[in-house]
Amino acid sequence: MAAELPIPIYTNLNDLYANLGTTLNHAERWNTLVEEFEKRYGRKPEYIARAPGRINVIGEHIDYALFGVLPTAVERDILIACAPRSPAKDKEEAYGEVVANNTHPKYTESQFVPEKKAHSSMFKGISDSEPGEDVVHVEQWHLDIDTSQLRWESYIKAGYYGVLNNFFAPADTDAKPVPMDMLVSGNLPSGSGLSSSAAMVVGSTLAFLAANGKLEDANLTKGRLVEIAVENEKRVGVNSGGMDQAASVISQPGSVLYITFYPKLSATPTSLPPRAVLVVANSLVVADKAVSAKWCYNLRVVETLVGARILARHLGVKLDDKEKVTYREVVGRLAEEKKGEEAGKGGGMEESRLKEAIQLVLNEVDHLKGRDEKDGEGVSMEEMIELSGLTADAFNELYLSWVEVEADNFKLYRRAKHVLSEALRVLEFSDICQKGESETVLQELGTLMNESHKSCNDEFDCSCPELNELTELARQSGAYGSRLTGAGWGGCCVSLVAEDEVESFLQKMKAGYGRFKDLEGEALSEALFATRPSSGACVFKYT
Ligand code: NG1
Ligand code: MG
Repeated sequence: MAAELPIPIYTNLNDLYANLGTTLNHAERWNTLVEEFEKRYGRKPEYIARAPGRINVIGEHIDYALFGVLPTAVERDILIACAPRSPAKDKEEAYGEVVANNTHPKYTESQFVPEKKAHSSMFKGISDSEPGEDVVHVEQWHLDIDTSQLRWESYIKAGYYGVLNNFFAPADTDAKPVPMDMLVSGNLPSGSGLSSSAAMVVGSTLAFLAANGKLEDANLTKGRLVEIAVENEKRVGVNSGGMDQAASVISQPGSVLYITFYPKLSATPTSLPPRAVLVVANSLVVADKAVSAKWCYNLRVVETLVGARILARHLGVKLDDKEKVTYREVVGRLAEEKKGEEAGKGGGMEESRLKEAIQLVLNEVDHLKGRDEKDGEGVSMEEMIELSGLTADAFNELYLSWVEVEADNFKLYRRAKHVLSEALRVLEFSDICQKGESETVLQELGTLMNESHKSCNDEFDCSCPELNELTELARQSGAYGSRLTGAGWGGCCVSLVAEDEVESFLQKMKAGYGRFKDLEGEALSEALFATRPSSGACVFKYT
């Protein structure tokens, strides 16, 4: 299983480059990074952590409903060079101190030190120091992360957070993180749907693990790293599913990854037809996640979770009042999916049964329209609470206390239509990939991508005029299919193009999209490029 493999650690750069599965010239960028590190810190780095960005070929906004998705790592990445600062002789208070720099001049230096803070645990108990207390105070590592604005070092801190709380028990006085210097270099456009954020968090998690000698930890599989990185990214304020981190960590050259999250994380490499090339085009509209999370991404997470509860009740699926049930779980329980069943391709259920089971739930989505809804316009907060069968307090605690959302209208019906139909399209897409290479196969895959984009636009409201224009231009320029990739509201689209058409496709795209007209050279190749499925994260260790 791809998720159970260890994180690759290289000590020979040529081996590393050969395994990246890319055609880009990585050597130059790695060398420059090492030189820059030496200039700034007066010594060589000891490790370089690499984490790539990803494109999602199909399966948008369904990872947090725990349905399978089909992303792959791209060739572009985040590199983090780092070296510990003489730990043994350092002053006590300097333990764990980090100096972080970025080769991009727009990102300024950041220094931070983690603190140990008391954390009140939820359950009733009696601690030694405070007999009779209702809560237990445990110590946790803490770092201030400002989630109100987009700051580059927040992602570095998020990675550190998880390493500290998973690998350094705060109560253990011997467990001391080393002070360290780091230098980050990235060639992924940020806010563009290529998951530069997940790449930063995965890279930072790996860099802190490496510098602290925790990489060889026997439990550190790729799957475990994904879990830690998903938790870490939540600290930046986005309640994402696990797709980006899984793609950044587990991807393999030459294939897209069929990733499922239920009943547990699993990743199966799936080959695209050999003639299929993926082309990324950036709309150059930047979606500012930190700002838009409240009224875009997190709101969609809430609408999707609440819809699942309401449909579960309607369908007579058992659930308790404290459970944030997902659509995938509702589908499974309705089909009486047996827990512990051998994990098949669809997670816990055989794929043909999974399709039928999803269709059963999809047939019932009209129920989410509520009393007053016309044309999918949504339900009010009051009506949503009533449909959920919970008291207002219980509802707020379960669905609104952990997330900041701003809305008074919730489009449960249209969100459900997107999520369930998109889950079916992913299964269909991966089935068609098994048929090998033919013109019909490429056309069928392209059609599914077009349908996915339409559903993102019409039902999930996560496209924007520029992405609609760009995907339409891509279809006219010879793509079999084109769709937004990643969260949307800006950022990139991905198009499926036949290998021998790529050159003419790129030219037509450049000429047809207003914002590309003045771009040349590196600026153009950052915004419009063909890419190959490539390797997931790794670490280089200087010996
Ligand atoms: P991007 O494009 O990285 O913002 C986000 C989520 C994914 C997934 C997609 C939509 C994060 C870190 N990632 O991706 O988990 O839900 O949107 O499919 O927020
Ligand atoms: Mg992101």
